[in-house]
Amino acid sequence: MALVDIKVPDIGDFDEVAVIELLVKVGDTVKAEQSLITVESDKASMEIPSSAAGVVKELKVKMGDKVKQGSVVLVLEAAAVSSPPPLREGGVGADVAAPTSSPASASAGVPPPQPSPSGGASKSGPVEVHVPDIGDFKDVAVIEVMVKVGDTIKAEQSLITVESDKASMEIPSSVGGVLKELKVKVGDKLNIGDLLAILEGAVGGSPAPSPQPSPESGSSSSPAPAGEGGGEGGPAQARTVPTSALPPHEPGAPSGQLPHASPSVRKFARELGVPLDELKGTGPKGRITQDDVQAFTKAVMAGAASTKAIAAKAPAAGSGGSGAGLNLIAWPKVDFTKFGPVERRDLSRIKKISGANLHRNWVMIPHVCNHDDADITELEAFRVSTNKENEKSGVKVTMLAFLIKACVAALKKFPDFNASLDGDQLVLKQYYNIGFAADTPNGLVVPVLKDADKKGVLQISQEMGELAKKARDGKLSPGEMSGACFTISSLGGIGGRYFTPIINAPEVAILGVCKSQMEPVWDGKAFVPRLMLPLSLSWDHRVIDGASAARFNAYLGQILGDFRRVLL
Ligand code: CAO
Repeated sequence: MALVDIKVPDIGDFDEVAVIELLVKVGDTVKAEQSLITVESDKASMEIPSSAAGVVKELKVKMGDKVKQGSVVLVLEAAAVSSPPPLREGGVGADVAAPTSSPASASAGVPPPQPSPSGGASKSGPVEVHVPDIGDFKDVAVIEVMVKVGDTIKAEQSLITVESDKASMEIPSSVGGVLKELKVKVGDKLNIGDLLAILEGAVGGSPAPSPQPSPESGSSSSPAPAGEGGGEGGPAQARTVPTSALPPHEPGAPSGQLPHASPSVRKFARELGVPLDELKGTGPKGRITQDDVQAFTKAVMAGAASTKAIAAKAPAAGSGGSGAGLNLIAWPKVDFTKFGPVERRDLSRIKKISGANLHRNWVMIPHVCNHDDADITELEAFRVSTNKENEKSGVKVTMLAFLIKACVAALKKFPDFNASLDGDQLVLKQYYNIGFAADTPNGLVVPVLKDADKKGVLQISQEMGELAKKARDGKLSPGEMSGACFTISSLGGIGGRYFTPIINAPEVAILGVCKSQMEPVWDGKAFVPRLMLPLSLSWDHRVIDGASAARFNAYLGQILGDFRRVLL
C-alpha cells in the first residue's frame, strides 16, 4: 500500500489559514472524504477532507499552523485513492468541499456581475440581493439568518450563514439599504443566484446582479475581490465570498457574538440540540469545540448546567430540575508536554458519572462541615471481642456497621437530617437507608444498606460485606445504589484525620469518618489514653443550621461512646 501525502487542495482565496482543529490522529483509519483538519480564516472556517481512504501514518500539521494550497496535511497509507483530484502543483491532493465540481461548473448559473452605473451603486428603488458565486457549494443549508425585515443593512454586512457538510460561510449583502423582504429562512437550501432579500434605498457596493443564469460566465456575481473571479482554472468562488468579519448579531442572541464553531461542531450541536450561543468556547479565539459541546451536554444531563430554554422552565433548586447556570470562565488549556513527558488516560465510566454528580452537588449545595471526635474505646473493645466470639461465623463486625446503627439513631432524633429538599418543601423520610462510599478499582460507588433501623449490627456487617464485594466486582445493581437517606464515607481503614465529604444529593448530610487513634484525653483529673474517632459531618445549610449540626455530631459521639444510649 502506497504512502501518499494528503495536501491542502485549492481553497480559493484562503491563503495561510490557521489549523484550528485536528480531527484525526496517527493510527486512525480514515475514509475518503472524511474531514482531517479544520482551517479558519477571519471570514470562515472549513474542513479539509481526505482524498483517499487509509491509515494515518504521520500528521504534518499541528494546531495553530498556517497552511495554504499544497501544504501537506498528513501522510496516509492509502487503501485506495478515490479519484484524486490532482492539485495544480501536482501530487495527490486532498480536495475540499466538493471535489468533483470544477470551478467552471461551480459557476454555472452565476448571474453576471452588473457593475453599478456610477461605479458605486446608489439606488432608491428595490434591489434584489442574490447568492453570489459560492463556488462548488451546492444546495447549502441556511443555518442562521442574521437580519430581519426593517433592519438597515450596510453593504458587506452578513445576511445569513450557510453550511455545507464541510464548511460554513456568511453571505453578505452587496448593497446597503433597508431590508424590505427576506426570501430565505433557516433550513432552506441555496445555490448561486438564488434570491436572498430585497432592499430598498440601496446604496454603496456593487448592486446585486439580477438572477440571470449565465452558464458561460466564469465571473463572480458578487463583490469578490478583483482578480479572483472563477474562470476556468481559477480559484473556486466559494472561497472568495467577501464576508465581512463575523457580525456580532444573531436573532437568538442579540447582544452576543455569533457562536464561533466549525461546521462539524455546529452539526454535532444541532443534533444534540445544544444552543451554541450559550456555550463558551475553549478553543483558539474562543472557538467552540466538540469537547465543549460534549461537556455542556454532560453538564446539562447531570443537572449541573442548563440551557436558557431549560432554565426558563426550571423549578426551584432542590426539586430535581434546574442547573446552576454558572457563568464560569473557561477551563485552562495547558500543553503539559511543554513541561515534561505525560501520559493520557481516559476516565473510567464510574469516574465520569460520579464526577458529574459530585460537581453538581459541590456547586449547588451550600456545604458546611463540622468536625468532632467520638470516644470509641469501649466500642472498639466490644467489637474486637464480638469478632473473637463470632470467629467461626465468618461475619466480621466492622466499625462502619456500628456507625450505621449510630447514624440511624441520630437521624431518628434529628429528622431534618433524614430529609430531602423538594422546591420549597422538605421531604421527611420515615425509612432509614444508609449509603456507604466504597472505594473500587474503577472509582467511587455508593451501595445502599436498606432498612438499617430494622437490622442488627451483625446483619448490617454481613450485608455491608456483600455489598462492598459486589461494588469492587462492579456487580451492584442500580437498585442497590439508590434510595439512600444519608451516606457515610469511611476512610478509617486508610488514614487521615478529617475531611470534607461532598453531600450525595438529594440527601442533606453526609458523615465522613477517619482513622481512630489513641489520644490523651482529660477526664477531669488526669489525661487518660482513649481511642478517638474523628467525625466530619457535611450538611446542607439550606436545610440544617449550625446548632443542629453540632447537636447531631455531639449525639453521634455520645452513642458511639456508650451504645446503650441507642436503647433509650
Ligand atoms: N479507624 C481505625 N481503623 C479502622 C477504621 C477506623 N475508623 N475503620 C476501619 N478500620 C480498620 C478495620 O478495623 C480494618 O482493620 P482489620 O483489618 O485489622 O480488622 C481495616 O481498617 C480495614 O477496614 P475496611 O476499610 O476494609 O472495612 P470498613 O468496614 O471500615 O470499610 C468500605 C468498608 C467498603 C467502606 C471500605 O473498604 C472503603 O471502600 N472505604 C473507602 C471509602 C471512600 O473511598 N471514601 C471516600 C469518599 S470521598 O472520595
